Amino acid sequence: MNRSRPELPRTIDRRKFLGAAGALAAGVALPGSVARLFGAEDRVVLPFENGERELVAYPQKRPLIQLTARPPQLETPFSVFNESVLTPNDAFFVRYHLSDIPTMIDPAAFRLRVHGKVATPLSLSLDELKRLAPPAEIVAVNQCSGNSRGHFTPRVNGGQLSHGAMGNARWTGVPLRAVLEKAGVSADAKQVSFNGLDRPPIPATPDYIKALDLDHALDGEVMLAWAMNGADLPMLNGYPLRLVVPGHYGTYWVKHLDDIEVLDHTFAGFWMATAYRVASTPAHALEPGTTAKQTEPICRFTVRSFITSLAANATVPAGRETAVRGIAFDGGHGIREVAFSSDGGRSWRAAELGVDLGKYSFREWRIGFTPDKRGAHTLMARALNRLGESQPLDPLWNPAGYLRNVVEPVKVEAV
Ligand SMILES: Nc1nc2c(c(=O)[nH]1)N[C@H]1C(S)=C(S)[C@@H](COP(=O)(O)O)O[C@H]1N2
Ligand SMILES: [Mo]
Repeated sequence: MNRSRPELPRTIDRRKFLGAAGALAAGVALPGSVARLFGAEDRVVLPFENGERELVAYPQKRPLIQLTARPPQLETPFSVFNESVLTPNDAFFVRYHLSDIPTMIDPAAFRLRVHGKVATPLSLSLDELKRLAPPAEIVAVNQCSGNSRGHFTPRVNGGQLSHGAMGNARWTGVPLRAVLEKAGVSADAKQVSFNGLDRPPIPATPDYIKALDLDHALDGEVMLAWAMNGADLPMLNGYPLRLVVPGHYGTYWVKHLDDIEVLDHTFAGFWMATAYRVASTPAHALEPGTTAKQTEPICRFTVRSFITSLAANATVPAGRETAVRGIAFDGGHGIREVAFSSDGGRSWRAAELGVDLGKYSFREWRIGFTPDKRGAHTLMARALNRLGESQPLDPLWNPAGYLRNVVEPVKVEAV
């Protein structure tokens, strides 16, 4: 990657760039952030067809892989996952659906409404929310359902992402249960819906609203978070408040959350009833080219693992040990083991697991690898969770490009 920093963006439309990113900067009002807009411009090529992307620095963010500008959709460069087990806030990916996103939020005027099937509707300021219960903390991965979608064969529609639509953070907030208990949930309540401050550009576009079953909403782990990694949420990650749904795909992690409604029925909005659904088949997989007869809302993460310390085509010394590192995670049962292969999957050895930050976190792993001869070696990692679930060696397919968790080989060259 070329890290030179030209004065002005070279290859993107400067007016468009400043229109989108510049307007955001005005709202976030971060000293220094605007200057960074002029310094960062670069390109990366993701490892699939039409994988060329711009690296663009938005307010509060370092240069990230831009998938779309309106709304901003930013992917984390994969090398970031080798920096630390917690993904830095300025490198955390960004996903939006609606182009009318908030760019200026006054924390003093912000209110969270809780209404619907409750005894006492609430309108809480941020200070009231922070005083409502002792702060809770959880380390949890947020991953987009479509993370790695660009690697599907046959190709599928949707944002062509590589593996950077995920991140791991320490979230601070208040359990959703505490808020719902304060409001007093009615006996006939069935689901809870969540809406944020972003709006559809035209009335025909459905507002981004998600829902959880009541028992999930009351599990004590689902959280209303105002901080990640010890700092306020970045604007693009949902300032001032977002839902954190540990172990579950990012689609449920509603950003800029200001409206919670308790319902006596199953929420039927577009983003639950039509979008973000998976086939009710084993592993939610389908034969390429077919569609599902029956579907259900997407749910927990599949088991995944990645080699982070070596990129494709890296060179390693033959006959000498190279320390290989990576990460693994699952939908919240916890990683039991990571197996490593340096011969394309013929033989496997157990890697050493790193510090345990909880069952929803990335789990680091490491192992030594000594190539016995010069030439190409295919490295693989394969995780097993505490339920005994693992990763397939051959990819599964579904038409939305969700849930990818095939073992991802990394070819390196011993010299
Ligand atoms: N308000 C709002 N919240 C949202 C979305 C959105 O479009 N609007 N997208 C969701 C999806 S699909 C994902 S993957 C996560 C991404 O979180 P991030 O942008 O903080 O990385 O946000 C979720 N929350
Ligand atoms: Mo997503």
